[in-house]
Amino acid sequence: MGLEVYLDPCTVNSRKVLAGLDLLGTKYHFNHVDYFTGGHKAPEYLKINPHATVPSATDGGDAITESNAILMYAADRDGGHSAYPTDLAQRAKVNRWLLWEASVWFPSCYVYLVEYVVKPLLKAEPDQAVIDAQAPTWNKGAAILNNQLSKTKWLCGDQVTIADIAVASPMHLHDAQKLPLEQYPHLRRWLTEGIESLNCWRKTQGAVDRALLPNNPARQESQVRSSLNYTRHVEPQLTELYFYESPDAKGIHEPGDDPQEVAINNGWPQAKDFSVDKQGFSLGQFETRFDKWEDENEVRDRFYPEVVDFLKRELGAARVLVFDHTIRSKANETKKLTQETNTSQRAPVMLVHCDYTSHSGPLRVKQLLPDEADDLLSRRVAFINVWKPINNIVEERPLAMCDVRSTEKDDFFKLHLRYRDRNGENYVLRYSPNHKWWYFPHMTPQQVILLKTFDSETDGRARFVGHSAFEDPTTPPNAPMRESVEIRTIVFY
Ligand SMILES: N[C@@H](CCC(=O)N[C@@H](CS)C(=O)NCC(=O)O)C(=O)O
Repeated sequence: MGLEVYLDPCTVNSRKVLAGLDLLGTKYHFNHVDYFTGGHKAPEYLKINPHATVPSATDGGDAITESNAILMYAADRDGGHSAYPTDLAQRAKVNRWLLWEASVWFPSCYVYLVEYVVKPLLKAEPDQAVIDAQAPTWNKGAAILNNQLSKTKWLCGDQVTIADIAVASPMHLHDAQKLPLEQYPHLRRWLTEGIESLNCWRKTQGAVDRALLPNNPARQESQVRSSLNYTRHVEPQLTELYFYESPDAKGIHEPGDDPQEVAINNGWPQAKDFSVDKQGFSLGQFETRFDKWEDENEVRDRFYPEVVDFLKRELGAARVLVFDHTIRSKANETKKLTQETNTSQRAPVMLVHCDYTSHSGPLRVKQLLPDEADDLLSRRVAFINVWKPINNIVEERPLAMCDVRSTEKDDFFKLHLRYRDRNGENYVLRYSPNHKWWYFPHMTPQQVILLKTFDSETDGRARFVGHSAFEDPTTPPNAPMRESVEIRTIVFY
């Protein structure tokens, strides 16, 4: 039995648990309880938590229904973490802040959250009298925190603890909450320079901002402008890429030599309208418990079957073959393309391309399923890439897709891929001002993009979708690096 958490990532105490568990390195399974539609009051949820509050957690036994108790439990269960010290005096300090936060600080900060964030969201006016009545309590607490933080880096000393996460959480939208932090410089320094640069905090901020600050321009850009790497068509010279060191690579024409600034549209407002057959891509919901991304065999044995089931359901396919996957993160950026080991770990591809051509699609079917290929290719076959964030919300180098209906056949031309043991080919695209680009900012690991990279059907439906990772100009400077998995599949009808 593992830890199950039930929460809505945008609420104060839920976000506290997500950030705290991340700080502790605790693995858990996430269950979304939609706070805004009253999921926390639904009969099913009340069986877990009769208080009708989020968060709660279970680990085989009775539910733990207090956010701070969940963090204490997780720390003790896994043991020995400096974020919840076992030394009696240190632990007393942490416990003191945890209890104070739940009983005094959360209720006080919550008043500012309701008046200045929730009410405007519901098109209601903040009530100044309510704020004025709360101000003495809030200022008293802020002064105590400020005094402590004038003496120590974190609330309990030199080490960040779950007390820091707990006490910061009710202030998690401090600007929008209009908390008067300028009067408390040490508290402000701790929050904006300490807490807000913690990875566990940054990872969990996006969900809060999106749900509670929908009018924040940084979150609501209807489009961004960025440079995409197109390729010049330099016929009769071929365009080539070598994946091993070779003297033949001298003087070749490599792809990506034509960077062009384009508008990339936010696809969220019409996310349900996209389809792999029309635009060439679609957005779906795909939750998984799988988290062993670094282990190739585990990915193959345990995650591939989930992808097969998902695609059969989504696309009504008779059969799905998952044949390859790539884990992408910027951490692999320095890895040379010609490095021939561990090829399932790569940096995001900053090149407008499509993974198959009308020739390489059927050829790949023959290579992978030689005995059945003729029969399978007599019916419809499509290649679908399943692209999914892992670990974090995607805040940098998201994926952009070009609506197939804005492309012409001639925009695509071959990129010859040179491997030591074989040649392959895919398409790169030459620039056209007609191209219409889309992306889904801040995708979560529960979401997925399906990309059509080949379709044997030539009846006008989308066959090849151009796509590329790109630098999003709205990415915050310290955003966690993008981590995603891309699974290549063949779908048989
Ligand atoms: N002390 C509880 C408080 C939990 C709590 O109040 N959660 C809020 C969301 S932050 C909630 O679910 N409120 C119920 C409601 O608004 O109906 C904890 O720390 O878990």
